Order: sequence, then C-alpha cells, then structure tokens
Amino acid sequence: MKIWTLEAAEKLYSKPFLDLLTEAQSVHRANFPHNTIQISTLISIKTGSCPENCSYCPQSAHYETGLQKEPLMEIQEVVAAAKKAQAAGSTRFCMGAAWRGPRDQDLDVVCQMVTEVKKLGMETCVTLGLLKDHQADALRDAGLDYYNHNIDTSPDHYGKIITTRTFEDRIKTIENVRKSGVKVCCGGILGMGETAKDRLEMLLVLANMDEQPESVPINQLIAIPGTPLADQTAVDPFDFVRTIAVARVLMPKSYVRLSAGREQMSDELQALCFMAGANSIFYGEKLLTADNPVPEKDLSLLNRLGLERLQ
Ligand code: SAM
Ligand code: DTB
Ligand code: SF4
Repeated sequence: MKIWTLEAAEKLYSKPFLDLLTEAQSVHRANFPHNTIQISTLISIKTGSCPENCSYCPQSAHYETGLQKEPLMEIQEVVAAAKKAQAAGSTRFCMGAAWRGPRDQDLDVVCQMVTEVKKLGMETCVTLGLLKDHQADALRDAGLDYYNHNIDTSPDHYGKIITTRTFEDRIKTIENVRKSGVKVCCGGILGMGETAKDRLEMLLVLANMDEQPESVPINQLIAIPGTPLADQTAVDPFDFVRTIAVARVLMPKSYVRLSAGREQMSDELQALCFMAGANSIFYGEKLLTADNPVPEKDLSLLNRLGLERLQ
C-alpha cells in the first residue's frame, strides 16, 4: 500500500483552492457513484458523566455544561428510535455512549441492541470508547458493522486536548476493532487550535494505517460553553474544505463524513465540502447531544444539489 508523506500532503493542501477541489472531485468520481451520499443517524444511548477529560466534549464530567445526564437506555427504546430513523430514510444507526470504555455487563446490553437493530435490516455502528479485543469480538458476533473511535487530532496536538488517555490507547482500540473484522470508522475534529500541519498529520495517521478506515468522520468543533474550548475561534471555512479534499485524495475509497458542525455551516459551505469529496452525513435533528440540521432542511439541501441517498 502507498505510504503518504507529509511533503505530499502539504503539496496538496497548498495547491490553488480550485485545483485542489478539482483533483479531489476527480478522485471521488473514480471511486464512488456520482452525486450520491450515505446517511447515518446518531443516538446517545448513555449520556454524560464521562470520566474522560476531552476538552471539546459536553459529556465529560470534568466540565459544567448543563447537560441532562441519562443512564444506559432500555433496549426497546433504542429499537423504537432505530425504526423511526429507518422510516425517515436512514440506512445506518450509530449508537454512542459516554464511557471511557464499556464494562462487560454493559457491553452485553449493547450487543443485544446491535442484534435487534441489525434485525430491522439497518447497518449498525457503535462508539463506546476504548475497547478490549474480546469486546470487539463480542460486538462482531452480535452483528456489528462499524465501530467509531476517533484519533481526534494529530499525535503532537493530542496532549493539549485530552490527558486521561493517550493517542496510543486509541490506536490500540482501532487495531482491536480491525482484528475482529468489524469495519473501522475513525476521524477527528477541526477547529481545536491546531495548525494546518496538525490537520495533515492527523490525516496521515489515518491514511497510513495498514488498512484505511472504511469511514472517516471529519467534525468541525462545536464550541460548547463550559468546556475548555468554549471560546475557540472557528476554523477558516476554506481550510476546512481543503482538509476534506486532502482526506479524499489520501483515502480514495473511504466514506468521508461531514460530521458535527453542519448546523453552524451555510448550505454553500456544505456544498463545497461535497465537491471536495465528502459523501456522508449524520441525518436527524440531534447528533449525540448537540443540534444537527432538522431533516426537512437536509432533504431540501440534498434535493437542491441533486444528491441521491445511497441505499
Ligand atoms: N465516548 C466515546 C469516545 O470518546 O470514543 C464515544 C462518543 S464521543 C462523543 C465521539 C466523538 O465525537 C469524539 O471522539 C469526537 O471526535 C466527537 N465530538 C465530541 N464532542 C464534539 C464537539 N463538541 N464538536 C465536534 N466533535 C465532537
Ligand atoms: C463522530 O466523529 N462524530 C459524532 C460520532 N462520531 C459519534 C459525534 C459528534 C458529537 C458532537 C457533540 C454532541 O452531539 O454531543
Ligand atoms: Fe467521554 Fe467520549 Fe466525551 Fe471523551 S469524547 S469525554 S470519552 S464521551
């Protein structure tokens, strides 16, 4: 497999904007059906009181964010939410829990949720924090399609954002997922005070994995009052688009998901991200705890752009 260098990534990132966009769109078209988009719906199955100190996160117990905390949901409640998402046109259901990692007794419940959602005919995804190898195997046996675990930022910048677990801890979890045969969903966040080099270093870690992640969520920081990143200035929109474009060129076959932060973006900026190779979104009025565009607004956007939902 091709190893991408920082030099090559920097060369791409610093191209004239329209050249970079054209290159990314041509790579995109060589690998995906034109004008299509994949749609996932998120649900928070366990909310808040997380022991980790991720500086961006409304669910960390270290910060006062005014969040309504909720224990692990009942299986039937989750299945009802999945049915609703399916009826609204979503094909993948992603369940997120604010844990450092699941205890085995909690994992049993999540496995049952996965099996039930899978029975509806939807693809399943969970994001539960750090995962041991036997836990990844249990989720696979329950029918899990994807596990989301992000590296969040570059190895260098990481220590400024989280200190309760290391970059290497995260890589280990991703390796455990990969070994189990569950597909990997792994990306990061832009707008946490990182440099352009940090953004590229983050993409290089993803692109140079033995197998590239099937799905790469690129989140724009939602600056949450009460967190250490509450007053962070927003990332320059063109730099955001450039990063998406470089992700597309480096990882031609991965779904690049325009994830958190769309509520704060104009329709035109989102369209530029799709031009740059983003071909997946979270659909539904909530992400985990933060707002996402309402479905009517998204349907109208997809319609105005002539983008078809992938089944
Ligand atoms: N606790 C699990 C974990 O950390 O892996 C799962 C849930 S966690 C909320 C999933 C991801 O959401 C984080 O890794 C981060 O990339 C993203 N995220 C959380 N808060 C965010 C925010 N305020 N803005 C943008 N992305 C955010
Ligand atoms: C990912 O990369 N983004 C999603 C998903 N994976 C789990 C989460 C975004 C969370 C945004 C803040 C919130 O809703 O609490
Ligand atoms: Fe906890 Fe995940 Fe939020 Fe970090 S990102 S504080 S691990 S819920």
